[in-house]
Amino acid sequence: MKRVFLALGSNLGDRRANIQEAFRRLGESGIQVRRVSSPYRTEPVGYAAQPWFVNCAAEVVTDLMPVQLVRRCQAIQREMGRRPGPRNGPRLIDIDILLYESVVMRSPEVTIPHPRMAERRFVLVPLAEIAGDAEHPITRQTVRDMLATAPPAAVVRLPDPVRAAAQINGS
Ligand code: PH2
Ligand code: MG
Repeated sequence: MKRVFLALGSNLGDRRANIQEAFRRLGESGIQVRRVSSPYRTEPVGYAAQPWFVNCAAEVVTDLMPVQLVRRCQAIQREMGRRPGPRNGPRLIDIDILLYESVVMRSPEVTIPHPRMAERRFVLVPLAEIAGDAEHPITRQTVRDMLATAPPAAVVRLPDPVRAAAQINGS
């Protein structure tokens, strides 16, 4: 099994429900979801005239190879109703591979690590919550290091009712 970190985002429709549904579908696809960050409300980056996003990060384990995994993520995006749109534009659901073990690869279908992760607070803040010590295999920076130098952008943690209930119950 390979350990992988994913970023999920949505800024159309019921954004949190879309992310929940994506986790459900990942779990049905041979991708075991091990840890999920809190959801965050995040300012759009790259294309400002669009709604704010909800973003999360997750640790998953899978036997899928990188290209198979990215195809499965894209299939889930399509099956949930995402249609092609402008680069960085509004999307119902986006599922990106951030880190895949310590793999470095560039292919027409997928680049790992995610080439823009070090500049994106909407990726790094959720990821730091679950994997602050994870290392970028090229720069050797940890997620915490990357976060310390990432350009400013608003990222606001949202209450997570499921987790809040789990903590109240002491589990
Ligand atoms: N995704 C993008 C472009 N801009 N901004 C935020 N806040 N969150 C995202 O997930 C996001 C974005 C391209 O995938
Ligand atoms: Mg993306």
